[in-house]
Amino acid sequence: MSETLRVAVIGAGRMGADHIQRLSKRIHGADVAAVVDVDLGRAQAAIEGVPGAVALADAEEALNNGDVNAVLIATPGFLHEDILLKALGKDIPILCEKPLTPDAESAWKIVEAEVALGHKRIQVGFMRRFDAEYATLGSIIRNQELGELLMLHHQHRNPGTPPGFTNEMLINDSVVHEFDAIRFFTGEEITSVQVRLGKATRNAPTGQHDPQHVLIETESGVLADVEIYVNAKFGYEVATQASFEDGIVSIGGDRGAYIRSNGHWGGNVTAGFEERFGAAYDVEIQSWVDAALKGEIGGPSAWDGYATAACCEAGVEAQKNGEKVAVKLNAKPGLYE
Ligand code: ISE
Repeated sequence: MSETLRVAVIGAGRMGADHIQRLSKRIHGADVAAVVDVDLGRAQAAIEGVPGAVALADAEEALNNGDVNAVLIATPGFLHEDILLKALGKDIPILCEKPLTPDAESAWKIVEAEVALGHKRIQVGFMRRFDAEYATLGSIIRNQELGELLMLHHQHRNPGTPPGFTNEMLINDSVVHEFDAIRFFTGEEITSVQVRLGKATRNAPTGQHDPQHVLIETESGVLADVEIYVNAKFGYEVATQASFEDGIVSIGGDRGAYIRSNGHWGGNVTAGFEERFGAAYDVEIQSWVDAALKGEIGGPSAWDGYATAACCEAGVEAQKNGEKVAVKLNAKPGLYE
């Protein structure tokens, strides 16, 4: 591998544009070589101030460009499968934003293609694993500093949703992060998912039932619950409280200065995921680049993408029937042990 990753960023929307800035300004060992978007104007706007990058409208053209030796996929999830298979065919490092693909069957196809390749090329963009507080809670759990972990309580609140955000996306696009976080914290697979729909806000667009209460169980019986509330208006919040045999740990929520001025006290509510997880994204992408330059991956794998897709599938079924739905997983290939 060369000394530098020459990355094609596929998708110049909110996340893609954020990654382009990150790669060109803060990440060492990588440059943006190409930006692809079906809206060529958006790709052109995204490469402004990014020297050496070309704007294209077709992902395959970028993958065939001799100047490209890595790919970052930031298109909507339903477009991932095709690009992933083509990029695996090129045997180049891949950072794929979550979800790996929107359902377990297509995610399994990706796992099979990577297993056939014989080595790991795909890192999935579950950035929370790189958040400093997530890392602290993870190490308290692994080192059993407070005895056994018994329960996890998650709050996941967004100020609002973009157009086209469906009821299923509360699970597939939002709770997918908690599925990964719970697997990361416990080191276990998730065995079942249940969704309860209670009183709903009048602020949700038609078709969305918001908020929802998601109940999750892991292999050893750790119980986790998620309040997913995507039209919470007040701002952005991702927080977790963990109950142990010998203590309670809380992470997340707002941070920053506590200010008293002009008859008011307090601080600022976090606006969105870019603010909440900006530092985690930087660490995540640097970890991907450093590992990719050694021919490795530096974070969650295609198996993690597949396992969370299986959880999402159970979650969407549970949204519809209100039952506790078992998560079905194929046997884990040796590549991911
Ligand atoms: C969005 O796609 C994200 O990944 C955010 O982290 C999450 O909070 C939000 O719910 C998703 O829609």
